[in-house]
Amino acid sequence: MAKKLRTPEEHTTDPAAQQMLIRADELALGTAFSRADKMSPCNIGSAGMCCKLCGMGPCRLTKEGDTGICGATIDTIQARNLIRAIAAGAAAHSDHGRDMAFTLKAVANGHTEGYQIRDIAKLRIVAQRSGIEIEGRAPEDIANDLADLYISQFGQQRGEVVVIDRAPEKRKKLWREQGVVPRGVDREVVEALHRTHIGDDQDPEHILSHAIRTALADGWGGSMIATDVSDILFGTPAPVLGEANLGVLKDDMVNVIVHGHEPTLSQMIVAASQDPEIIEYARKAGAKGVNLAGICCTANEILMRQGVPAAGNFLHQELSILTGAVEAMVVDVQCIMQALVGLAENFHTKIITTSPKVKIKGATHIEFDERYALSTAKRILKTAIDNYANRGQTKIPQIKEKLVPGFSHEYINYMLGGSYRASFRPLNDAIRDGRIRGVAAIVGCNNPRSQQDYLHNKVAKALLKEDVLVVETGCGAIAAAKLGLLLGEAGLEQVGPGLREVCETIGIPPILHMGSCVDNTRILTVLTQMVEEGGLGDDIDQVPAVGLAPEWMSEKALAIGTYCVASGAYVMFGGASPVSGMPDKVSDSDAVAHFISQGWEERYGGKMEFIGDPEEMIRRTLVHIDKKREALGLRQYNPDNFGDSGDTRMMTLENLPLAERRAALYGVAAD
Ligand code: NFS
Repeated sequence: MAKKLRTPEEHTTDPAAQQMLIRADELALGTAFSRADKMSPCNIGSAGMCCKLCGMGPCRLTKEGDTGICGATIDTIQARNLIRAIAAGAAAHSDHGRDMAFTLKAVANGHTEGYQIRDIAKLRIVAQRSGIEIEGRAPEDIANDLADLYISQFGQQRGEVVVIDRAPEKRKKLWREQGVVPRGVDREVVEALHRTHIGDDQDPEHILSHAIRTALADGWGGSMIATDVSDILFGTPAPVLGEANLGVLKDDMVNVIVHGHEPTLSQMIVAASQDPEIIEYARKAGAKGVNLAGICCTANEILMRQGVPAAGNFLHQELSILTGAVEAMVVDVQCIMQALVGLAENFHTKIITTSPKVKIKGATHIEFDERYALSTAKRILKTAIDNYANRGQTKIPQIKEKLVPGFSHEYINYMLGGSYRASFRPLNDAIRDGRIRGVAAIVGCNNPRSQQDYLHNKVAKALLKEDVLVVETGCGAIAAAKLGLLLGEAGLEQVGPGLREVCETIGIPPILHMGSCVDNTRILTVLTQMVEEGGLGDDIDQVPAVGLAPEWMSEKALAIGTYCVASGAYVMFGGASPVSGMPDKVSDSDAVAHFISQGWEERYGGKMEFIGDPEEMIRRTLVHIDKKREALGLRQYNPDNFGDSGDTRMMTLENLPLAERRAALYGVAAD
């Protein structure tokens, strides 16, 4: 039977993406969307029932009682597959953190071109917290010591990684009791690989306990280091106006897309694009200048700090090339599709790889070296400008939305209380009163197996209506941005009455964009600070909060989910489960799924589940939030208690005569 191919409307909810998919069809070009239609996922592998760890297999376990040739059971195989994915995700994030730490070291010692320490206050706070002397010392000296300390965390063999110290006291005690505090970032990743080699760890619960340790080495290790250093070098984000979607590309400018993850290169390209020499070079080529736009987490890094527009999320990488208007796509690491090179051959677009770790056959490689960062960035931009003359017919969808990203935890703290009273008290109080029912973090990727952005936005919109404050990162945040939910008061009519009052009073969007995927550590920090503020229990697992990755696809997402569970959060993934096991569940083939849910909840207060149905995801989120509210003895959530203050009230009062308005506002009798 011929496979059913989905229509552009079935592939994506984004109208700009639909236009590009129609263009792909007209040009007979494939994309991840069409390839996903043609390639059915292997139902043995996708359920975690295939073991290919040694040369005796691959072994496929399809029936009750099947084992691999070595005797491995399905739960051992599933646990091994899961920890390997978590280790790969933790390695990717943490290697990014390592490179950031090396850049900090090089900047501190004057070995780079074009970088400087932008957030000296954060440098001092973070260094002091890590036991580094700061009084009377130059920022470069402090940065040098902090870089050394951070670099040492990756290869540390014994003890505890230093950033663990920031977790709530009770949580640290629990991790120590469970023996899961990471000793060193690399050590836990290596041990995960060792334990899963043929003939090693074969107790699924024991394997998964190390999965927790490995993921903690990411969230409370490598990723947290990445966020710290990015803020120190490039500035801690604060709200800024930006734009998102393919309509940010410009017909009369040289369009350069930066795609990938590390801000080191993209920040320098932003700087170079504003250099008079480059602007003049572009003008000579007949363009008005260079127009930069981001894809994936690189987009989030430069959007949060400089307001550089985001061309889109993960599934927009091919679609941006289909506009025919991109002179160069500059990539570094992670989430870069190999298909870009073949697709770009149909246009004039140059794919430029820059990382010593990532080359793609057929792409142009201009290796990035921080010692010559600005010169390399200029060279890359000149290559793009030279390519402008080769541009053919273009079709840029005239669709984009404005947004206000930049909600670092430092800014959230500040916005709630101002410079003198910066505090999480107002947020905690709003949750205690029931104005805010709870908090949901919606994060993670796009996945062409589901309709692009649909699950992200369906879940987000439903939770906002229920007065759940939503924070987002990664490609999920860009999905919300494209829908216009990240702009000031826009979209507030879709928000529950209590949450709306809070948004209006503080002047924030109903969804807070907190950054890239490594910046999920900002969410850990916010949760910790909420706990430390008091009134919401004494550990993260007591906060009425849930983590959701409705369209996940990458191993990094699994690492993030696991460190959030270890930190006490209920985490739900959408789409298929990598540990679903036998379809009829006749045996204990769902033992692993059961263990990462109930088993982890008993140990850590957080649990991980894979829920295909978004309605069920929403229902479970609300049940969990209400359960946590009840356990804290908080007032029962009731939306009818709110909605009569803030802007809504002011607008109602506006039309009343002055005396009546005064009476309503101040209780002064109308005369
Ligand atoms: Ni996250 Fe960033 Fe997007 Fe998924 Fe990829 S960009 S690190 S992995 S696809 S959210």
